[in-house]
Amino acid sequence: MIEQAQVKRLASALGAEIRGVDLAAVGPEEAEQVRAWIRDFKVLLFPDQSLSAAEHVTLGRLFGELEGHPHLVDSHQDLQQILELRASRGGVADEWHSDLSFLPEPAEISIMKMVKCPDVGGDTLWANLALAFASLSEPMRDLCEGLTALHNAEPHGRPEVMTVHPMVRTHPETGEKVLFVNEHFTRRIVELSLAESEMLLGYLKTWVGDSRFTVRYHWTAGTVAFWDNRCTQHMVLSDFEEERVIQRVTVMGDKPEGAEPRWSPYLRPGVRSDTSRHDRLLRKYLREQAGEGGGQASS
Ligand SMILES: O=C(O)CCC(=O)C(=O)O
Ligand SMILES: [Fe+2]
Repeated sequence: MIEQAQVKRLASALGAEIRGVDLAAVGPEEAEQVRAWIRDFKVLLFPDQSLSAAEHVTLGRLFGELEGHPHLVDSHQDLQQILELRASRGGVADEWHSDLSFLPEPAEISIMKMVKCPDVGGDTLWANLALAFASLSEPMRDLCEGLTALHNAEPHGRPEVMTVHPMVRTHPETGEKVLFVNEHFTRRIVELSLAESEMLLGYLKTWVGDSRFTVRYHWTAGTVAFWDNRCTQHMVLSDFEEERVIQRVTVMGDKPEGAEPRWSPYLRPGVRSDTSRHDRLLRKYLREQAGEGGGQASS
């Protein structure tokens, strides 16, 4: 089956469209080939599939442990591992993100089926975060490698669900260094003041979306996408008015590995003042880490 596959690259940054493979018939051996394509292209699109919900879950399990979604409750009625997102006027996933980056062990691979899509609009964009990192200047790469960032699930109404990751992670399979901050879930660079963090995060969030790091895909119903959340971000364009329905299974991953932070967390020194509010979220996170009532963040 895999021998008949036709692989067509979609952009120089990332992405390939693959025809001639029936995903419903993929077993462990073919899954290894799919993994190799994911390493090469980061995002794969398989048009004209007819994958049932049960086959979708079976396919996902070949790649690892699955998670539906920790907060969004509109999972597919029968299969808890399937997250379903419906929209008719844009507004879903329309900010750059890596899936579930607010978890200590975020998503590894997302496998998404386009169930219903508009004729025009609703394209998805992905960005290559290894290329985005490699294209920064050396001093900027050096600075980012010494920093960590706080991510939380505020977009899902759960700001208290938070974690800290290195800003630059090393991809466990390819060894590539990857810029791991995103518009949707990253709140604050831990070692910088809030104002400095907003300046740098603001810059980097725009940077990753630079067209030369991206691919844009126009959907047809039945297409199945695989993407590696460890080295890509994605967003949906909110420019459609017809119904758009996707179903996703999510293969869970490892704790992101990167360099140790070179500086301590930034918390305003001295007595509490009005300006202390800028550090409230970070203080809360550090206090939780240190254990209630003690440790570095108790002031
Ligand atoms: O609908 C899409 O194209 C992507 C939605 C999304 O962000 C996701 O399923 O992770
Ligand atoms: Fe997503």
